[in-house]
Amino acid sequence: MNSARQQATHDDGTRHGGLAEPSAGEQRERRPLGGHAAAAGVVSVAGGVVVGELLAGVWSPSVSPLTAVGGAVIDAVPPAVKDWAVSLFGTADKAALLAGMALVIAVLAAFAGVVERRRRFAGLAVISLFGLAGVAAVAGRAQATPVALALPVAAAAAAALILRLLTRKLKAWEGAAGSGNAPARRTFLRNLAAGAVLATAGGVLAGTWRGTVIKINDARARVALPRAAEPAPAIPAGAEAGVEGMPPLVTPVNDFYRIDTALVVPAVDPDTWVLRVTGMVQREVELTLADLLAKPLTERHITIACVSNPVGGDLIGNARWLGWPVREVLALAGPVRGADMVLSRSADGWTAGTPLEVLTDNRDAMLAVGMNGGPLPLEHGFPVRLVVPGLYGYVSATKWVTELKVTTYAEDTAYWTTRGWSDHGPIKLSSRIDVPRSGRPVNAGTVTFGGIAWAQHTGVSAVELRVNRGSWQPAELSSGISTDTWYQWKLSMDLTPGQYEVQVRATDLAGTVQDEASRPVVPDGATGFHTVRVDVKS
Ligand SMILES: Nc1nc2c(c(=O)[nH]1)N[C@H]1C(S)=C(S)[C@@H](COP(=O)(O)O)O[C@H]1N2
Ligand SMILES: [Mo]
Repeated sequence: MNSARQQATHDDGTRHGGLAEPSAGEQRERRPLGGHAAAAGVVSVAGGVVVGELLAGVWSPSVSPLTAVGGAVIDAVPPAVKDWAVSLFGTADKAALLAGMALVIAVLAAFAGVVERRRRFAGLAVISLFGLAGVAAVAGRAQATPVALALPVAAAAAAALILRLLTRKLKAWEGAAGSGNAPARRTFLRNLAAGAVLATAGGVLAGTWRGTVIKINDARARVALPRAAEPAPAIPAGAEAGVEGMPPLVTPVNDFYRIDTALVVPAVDPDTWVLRVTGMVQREVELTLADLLAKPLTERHITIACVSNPVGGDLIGNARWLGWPVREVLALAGPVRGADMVLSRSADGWTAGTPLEVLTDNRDAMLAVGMNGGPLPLEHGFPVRLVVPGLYGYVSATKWVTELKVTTYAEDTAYWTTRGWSDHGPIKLSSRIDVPRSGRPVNAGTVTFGGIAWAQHTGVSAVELRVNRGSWQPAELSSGISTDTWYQWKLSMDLTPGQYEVQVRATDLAGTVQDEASRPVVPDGATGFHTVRVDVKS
């Protein structure tokens, strides 16, 4: 205790317990300099950049703000300058670009620190410009998702916060009078140092992760998908309802909903990936990606959906998937009698339990390697995932899949089925109104409603709308791509000014009418009619 106290006194630096006279340097009043403010700016912006990169590692491995800005800079540089840079730096041109960027950012960051000290918010304005530049750079990338666009904003917010804090400490030091200002000075320096250490540690972490992602992305770019032995049937001419403002019939990869428990997207090396078929089988099977790509592959449009999708929600998407039928790989292994479930396992340990029957019947359940013509995005399960028509994702759509264990429901439980969700999850017949958006005013006269309906693997036979709980009116139903996809529909009605409540319901090809009872998503999917309120203006 005593020695600790003494230690503290020494660290304090103002008294030396009578061991020596205070040195002149410690006694003299020391004022903050421009360099201190500049350092605060650099540490703040470095902290912000690191926060952005760490968040990118978690949510958006395909586009980090820093990579996006680097890419934008490369795109903006005139070819002559590029040639000059390559001739000057050779293969180190990328490193030179990064060093150059770091220098420019550091100078602007120092400037932000200096002006923030002079005038509150001036430095924050400079940081906002960083944020805007980041958003612009990300927006220009092909993989720009809403999350990716939010990252530079989060990075700028973090930088602004750190700069505010450091500038406050700097001001406190500035305001403290005489030689008594030493504690305030130390507080500032300590905060500055802590910020620098954290930013460095975070930077090393983000950099290591980024390196892994770059390696996997490079490997992904080298994956050559074969042509499908069984190509996807052409999309029927009448599949698009042609209503403006509807989501596209085939969901672009960047707009596809993403649901998983992975805090950081698993980085699975396609060169070492293997799928093992284990459990109640006659022979265990191992399959590499090369093995899989050598098989006769099937391509199909399939609409997958999440059990957590609320009525009217958007956790549903339709893509063109390329893969090998799961029944083929199961046939290689030979399930033994008594098995009734396949427990699929992901590289990160997540599991789903799928009825063996569904994976061996004639539906297009597949080990998918391709999505809309390219290899799977990292976020959607690269290199291989399961896609099963007719079942919610939590019991079927295992991403980054590495094992299929043939087993029984009595023996095994999957990730969500041990957490209150049903062990079986067939997708429920459902429908949605996309246009007009609820609460959005429309003009009186002819109002066109448009939306989707789905009953995967059964198909939709009719969609109807009703206004203010009146009688049901049949909508014009487009042809589905197949019964495994959603169907678009539309209906035009004449509406006079006023408030309307409009509801939709679907009927499937087996004759079942959509369930009106409102049920929550737990334990096996929501039911009820999607209802929108339409405000018709004169
Ligand atoms: N490895 C893994 N796979 C997973 C999940 C998960 O958490 N981990 N979530 C599932 C759920 S609940 C859904 S709805 C689908 C979503 O697939 P998507 O993100 O490609 O749209 O993935 C399924 N596959
Ligand atoms: Mo899900």
